[in-house]
Amino acid sequence: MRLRPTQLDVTDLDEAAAFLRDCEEVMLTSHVNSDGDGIGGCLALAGLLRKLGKSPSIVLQDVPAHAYAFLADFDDIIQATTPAARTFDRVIVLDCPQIERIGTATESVAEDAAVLNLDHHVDNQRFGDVNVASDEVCSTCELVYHIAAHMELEIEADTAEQLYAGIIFDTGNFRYSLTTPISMEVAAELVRCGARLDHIADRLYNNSTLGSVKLVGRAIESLQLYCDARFAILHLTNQDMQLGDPEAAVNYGLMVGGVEVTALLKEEQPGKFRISLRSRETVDVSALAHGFGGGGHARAAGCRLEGTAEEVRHLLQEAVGKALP
Ligand SMILES: [Mn+2]
Repeated sequence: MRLRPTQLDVTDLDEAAAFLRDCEEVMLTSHVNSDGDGIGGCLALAGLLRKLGKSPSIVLQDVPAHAYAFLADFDDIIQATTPAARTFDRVIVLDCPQIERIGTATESVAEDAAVLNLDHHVDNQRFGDVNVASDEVCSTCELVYHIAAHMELEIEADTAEQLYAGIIFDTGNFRYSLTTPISMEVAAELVRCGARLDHIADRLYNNSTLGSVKLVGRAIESLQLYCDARFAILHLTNQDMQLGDPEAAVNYGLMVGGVEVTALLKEEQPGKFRISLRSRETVDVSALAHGFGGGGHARAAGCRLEGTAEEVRHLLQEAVGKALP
């Protein structure tokens, strides 16, 4: 079965295919603190390019999380150096609304480089020479699948697992509203291509440290409700953060009936908070995060804030209060 990417512009897909066929030595990159979608997408596209006889290099600002080390070719990922070891005149940017989001990997991009922009953020700035940017796909990994299908490339098991990992990461296991019937059909096709769905879910979700698992308990203990019990805040202090980094803890706020928005405050350094935001149906948390210099998607976003815990809580409470219907 070949799924047709009916929701994507065919001219864009043709241009992306031409870019991939024309390049030789090409750099692939994604946003700082790359997530499952960016890492899976880079690994999968690099594998597809190698089969086309190309020489792809994945260059990321940050060392990717060890949780993704089970994906094939993970060890090929290069951490960007300052100054750059070399520059590339062909660059593919995955999962970034703005090119600035690649951080120090920018230094590896030659000044006159041709850029292919593959993304699904609603606010993508179409910064590439070729752009396939659509928020109709659930993830950049789904987009890479559609490009591969458009080019009639064979998807082998390793590639299928890399793409599947990105899709379940970005859709929260097909639960978030950006999941479409086509996303699910793509995922089904990837399983047919050899993606072991149980193995991937196990590696992604049952792979925390003891400290991080225990911290989920501490985050739940900290849960407080605001805005007439429609906004939940979980808070991990700087001392807590020495034990681990339980990203998934944010979701527990939404388990309380009636809560529309939840925020996890992680005090990474004293007075410096990394905020994860999730919402149920009514509030666009990406707009909220933008207001604080962050970004993301309508139902999952993030930003950074500085101040005392009380100040940060107050800022968020005020913004969420205004955003609630
Ligand atoms: Mn993504």
